[in-house]
Amino acid sequence: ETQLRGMFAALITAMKDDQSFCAERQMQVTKAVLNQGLDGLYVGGSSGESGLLNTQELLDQQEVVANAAAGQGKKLIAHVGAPTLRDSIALAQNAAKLGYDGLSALPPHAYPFTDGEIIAYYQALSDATDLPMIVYEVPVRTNRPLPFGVLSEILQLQNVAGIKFTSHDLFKFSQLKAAHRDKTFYFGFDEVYLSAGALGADGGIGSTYNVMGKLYAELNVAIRKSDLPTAQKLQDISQQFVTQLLEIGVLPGIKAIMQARGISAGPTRAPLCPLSADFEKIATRMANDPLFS
Ligand code: NAY
Repeated sequence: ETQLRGMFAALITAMKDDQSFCAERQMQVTKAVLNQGLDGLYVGGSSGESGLLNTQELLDQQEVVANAAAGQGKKLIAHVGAPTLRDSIALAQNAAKLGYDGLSALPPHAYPFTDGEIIAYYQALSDATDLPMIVYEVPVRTNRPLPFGVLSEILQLQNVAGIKFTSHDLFKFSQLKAAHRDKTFYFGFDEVYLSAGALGADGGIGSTYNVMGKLYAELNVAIRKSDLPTAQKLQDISQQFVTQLLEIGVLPGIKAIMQARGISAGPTRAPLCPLSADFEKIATRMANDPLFS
């Protein structure tokens, strides 16, 4: 399953000034993000504040993004993880109808589910459409790394095509890759993408790709060409960017940087907090820093 490889922005969600979903701004944001030369978009994930959106908003967003991306040869992966299997299936079926290329889902984590419940969730969800499913390992979100055996079992389910691995446990990444050579492996920590690339990652999915997409596209090319000096130089710039971004807050920071570059993504939704005036200044400086252009 190699058709979905490459670099995908974990698309941010555009809001009106009152924090409601804004279809018009989402159109502009989507086009701007795609203009940077990435392979596609990961829609409705953590970076898209999906944990703070209701199902109807996520369904609407899938449609807006599909329209904004139409005819550009880009791949679209819909993140359809929701607190309930019912809503996840509704999102998955809507994405299939809209022509999305793949699905992905956080493991259910609203309760301390058993491993069996998590596996059954992925089974039912990946059976609900014919689209390839990308499992999501992200202990910083779920507070629970899934054991190798559980991830292995999920990777063998019908329609499960790969994994988005967002953990610093690169030994586990390699062991999974060795055990599932036909699957697609994405890596989800932008600031150390090179390390996973060196171990054979097929692509990356990240939040900072929204505003640094050109850099990550180039980083992936350098890795494919085994051009280590270029890859190290680009990863170093990405690390300088992420260091500053973590200081001001990833999602509010990305939105403020976009705003400073003339693209209105609006505010983040509460309980995420808006940036202080001091942090706004840092975001503006980052937006205009030639190193990060
Ligand atoms: C998603 O689900 O939207 C993502 O792909 C998130 C990817 C991000 N990981 C997390 C845990 O937020 O881009 C990364 C991350 O923001 C970046 O590496 C900075 O640490």
